[in-house]
Amino acid sequence: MATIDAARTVVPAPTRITPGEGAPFTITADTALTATGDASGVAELFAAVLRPSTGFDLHVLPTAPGAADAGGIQLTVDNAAVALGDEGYELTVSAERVSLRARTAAGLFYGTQTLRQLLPPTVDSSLPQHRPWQVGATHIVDTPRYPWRGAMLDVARHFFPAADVLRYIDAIALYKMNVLHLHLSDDQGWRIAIDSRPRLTAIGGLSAVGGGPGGYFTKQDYKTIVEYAAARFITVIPEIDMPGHTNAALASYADLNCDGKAREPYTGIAVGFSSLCVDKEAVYTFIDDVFGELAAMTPGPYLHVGGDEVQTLTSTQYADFIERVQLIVAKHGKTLVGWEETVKAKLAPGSVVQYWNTKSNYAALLKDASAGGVKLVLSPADRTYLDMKYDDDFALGLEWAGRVSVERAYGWDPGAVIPGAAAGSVLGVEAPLWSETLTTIADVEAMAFPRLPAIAETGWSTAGRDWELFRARLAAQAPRWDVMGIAYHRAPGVGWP
Ligand code: IFG
Repeated sequence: MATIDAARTVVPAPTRITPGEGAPFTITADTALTATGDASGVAELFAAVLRPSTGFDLHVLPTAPGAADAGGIQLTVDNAAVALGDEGYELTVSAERVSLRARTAAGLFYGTQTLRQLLPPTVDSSLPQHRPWQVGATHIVDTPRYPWRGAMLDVARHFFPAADVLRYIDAIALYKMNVLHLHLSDDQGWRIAIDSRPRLTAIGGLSAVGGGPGGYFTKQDYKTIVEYAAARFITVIPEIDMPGHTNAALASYADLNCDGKAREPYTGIAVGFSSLCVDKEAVYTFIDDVFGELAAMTPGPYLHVGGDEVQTLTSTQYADFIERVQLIVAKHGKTLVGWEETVKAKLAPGSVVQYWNTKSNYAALLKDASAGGVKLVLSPADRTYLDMKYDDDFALGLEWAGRVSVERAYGWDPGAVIPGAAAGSVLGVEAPLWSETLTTIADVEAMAFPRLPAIAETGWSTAGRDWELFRARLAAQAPRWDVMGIAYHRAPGVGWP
């Protein structure tokens, strides 16, 4: 029985693979899965993948002292493994044992994602498969290039319930992504309950693009999402877009409008027409209320303030607004993230600016800001906007940034996007998925797969993109998506099995 060749399968590409000579490791009903301390949670998640498909009653056992030369699958968090950094791992597979080591639980989790890809794709099935479960002998040492490897989901244009978001978390975790940016508010909808501002969901939550019913996350929904993500080492970053993209809030509270009149709900897809009334103190009280409650339920260090596509303010009004919002974010103990336009304000070092509009010319401004300590996350729309059509024939999606084929999503180097950016200023990459034209999780998956794994590789793997090798590894992922029921698009040019 041939085993899987890591070099021709694993996405993202690991840093170093040394094929082993010996016989493969075989998982049987008697295989011991051992882990202790921080490793136990990761081992449980891995066992939860193996139990349904293997039918083995695998349970996590504590690592016995001196067990290193015992058999079985051993997961170890070893604080002395400093060379593996915050998210790296070392995987050694022989006939006797599978040994997975990392300095952190996150690194161990990423190692189990690789181990999963070295098992037959049906290991991800929820139905028992009666077959041998072998992993070829190998030695892999793997560390990520960037610490920020994100996906953004727009739940404002169309609402996606918590169950859909958990499913998306499962999908992005497969490819070692560690940030989920939730775009929670926009002109067409407000999607997170704020106790002190009930009309935001009572009114703002009930609209959507095309006039659908909308919807919103209760605080319990949000807690469920944040905890599910954290267990998979994914940080949730909530975005409340402002001062623009705010019609849903402007329809919910009249005093946020300069004329004191509440706006009508908006169900179209134009952008740039709305703005909070930046001259009114009531607006900053509102922002303080919203960010206070959002920060309290967000364990991650970031709040995303949006800041994109404002067409109704002067540059001075806009910069003054962002600088005041920055103070509110800091007051609630969080660090500001904003779209590229926020770089026009004076941002504190450590703030994060997200590059996106490949039709604008912010690259030079971002370069300058990076010299002052501002950090960069790269979402070049013509590479990472998963809401762009794959090609002319593809029904879903928009096209303002051009067509984004799988090859375009793959063939770029984040290190070359902002020429002259300060060393260490690029935190990583993020793949936004805007939902103007998407209404179901199947639509979301068709846009995200297979392009999201390509972007995950640009964030995890070292530079150097070989499309021919990648497309073969990407095609090898498809059987896995089939058993997981991920509604991927069999995009041309990949060579699907
Ligand atoms: N730009 C807008 C989004 C969305 C997008 C669709 C940003 C930061 C176009 N802002 O991207 O709200 O409409 O591709």
